[in-house]
Amino acid sequence: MNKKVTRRTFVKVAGATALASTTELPSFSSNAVAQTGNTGRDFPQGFVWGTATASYQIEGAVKEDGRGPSIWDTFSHTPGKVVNNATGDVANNHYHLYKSDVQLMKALGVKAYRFSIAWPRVFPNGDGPPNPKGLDFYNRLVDELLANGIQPYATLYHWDLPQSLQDRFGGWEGRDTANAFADYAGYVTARLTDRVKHIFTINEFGAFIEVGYRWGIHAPGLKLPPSRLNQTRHHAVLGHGLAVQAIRAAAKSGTKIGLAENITIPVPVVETASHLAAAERAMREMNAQYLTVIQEGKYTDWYLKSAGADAPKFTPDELKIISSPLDFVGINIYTAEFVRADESSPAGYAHVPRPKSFPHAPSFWLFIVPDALYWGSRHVSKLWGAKEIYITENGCSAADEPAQDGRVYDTDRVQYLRSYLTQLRRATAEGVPVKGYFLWSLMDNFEWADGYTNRFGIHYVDYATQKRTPKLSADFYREVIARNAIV
Ligand code: PNW
Repeated sequence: MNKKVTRRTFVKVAGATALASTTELPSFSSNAVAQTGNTGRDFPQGFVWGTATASYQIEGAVKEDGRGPSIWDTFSHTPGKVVNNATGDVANNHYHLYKSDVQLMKALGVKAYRFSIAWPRVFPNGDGPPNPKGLDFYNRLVDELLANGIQPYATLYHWDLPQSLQDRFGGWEGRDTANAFADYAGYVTARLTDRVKHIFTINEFGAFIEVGYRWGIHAPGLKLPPSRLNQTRHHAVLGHGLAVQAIRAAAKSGTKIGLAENITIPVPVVETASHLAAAERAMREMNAQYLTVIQEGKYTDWYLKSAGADAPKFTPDELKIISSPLDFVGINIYTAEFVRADESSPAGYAHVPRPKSFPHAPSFWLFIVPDALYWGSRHVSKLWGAKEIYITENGCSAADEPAQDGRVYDTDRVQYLRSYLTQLRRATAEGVPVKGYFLWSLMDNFEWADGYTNRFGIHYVDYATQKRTPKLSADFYREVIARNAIV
């Protein structure tokens, strides 16, 4: 599938296709373009501007009020796993500073905040007796947000799996973890959805499984062989589906359910009809184990065929559970891949290799592709008919350093955000139903295996004093929100 292309054959192929393609490329909905124009800066009325964080990355207080250990406590305390052996023991001390952190959001003018709930605070062992003091923290946080006019959007799983589930069931490798997740999801839903109207099941299958169970770079630090890896992927999407059902059963009316997936996004290398068709085929295949099976209720033929004897074991009933209907689709978008038409490949597309000079942020994987926001949301809407889409994360790392005056002039981040938002604006102008955008992140935080070295925040955090300082990007975002437009 990954056929090697030399620069010369590529140029030839791309050029030939471009010349041959006399069909005009259809925009997502040409009608909408005609009505709204595509050059403006405004976002649709009521667009939800927000920021996002995750529990282990900011909370600290890992031993307080009965919280059990998570796989990230274990992993970060294993020497050599995280840059500078950093841990989330204290992180941003948000567990104690949440009130002032809500004030940071208020000053930005955000309408919504996406945070995650630490499963081991609520169920210290993952299952068994709950710890009411754990959930109390989120009750306090939610009340504080609402009192300040900010809508809470809660993620149930952002990677801090209770260690006990890892020890007893092999984490997501075991089906029992999927069942425990559903029970936890129902428990939280019953207690929060009087106030929390948007619930996300799982954050980024495509990251925590691949990085944690395949490459061993994130917790639990495993390098599973293909058959076990595929079964782990299957149990994770199954856990999502079981949780959707449990949430549906326990939720107060008006609750909307979705997920937050970092889809792999194929961008057509040149905007011609044939490359676009290739990109749409690629979208289904590149996300076959996660969002595709969740949306379509089946694994693609190509995935099952390529996996062969290593394919996951599953039942028709499980596929039904996995594809339980969602109210919205959340997508985390940072980067993208380029694909081209390739009739000689059975998959009907080919990857375009990335040149060594392709620009990226300090995070090695964060190649800068603003079009990702356009193509990512357009593919999700076009292929699966999603009626409500949220960009649940977008942002970048930067080498932020306070200047002499104490301020952080992160012009690179501002440039990143402006160019990405311009592509998001293109999507909304063409009628792609993107309802909101959550900037990652409200503030610098524990960036997993990179520890505190890669900063993603629009507030600078001095970890010695826990002082938060708005960066230039915070000023930029405040303006965007105030005008509901790109500035
Ligand atoms: C996301 N990739 O992780 C996570 O949801 C956040 O917790 C994290 O802090 C943020 O993005 C920045 O890294 C990703 O390799 C990790 O493409 C890796 C990738 C994408 C997202």
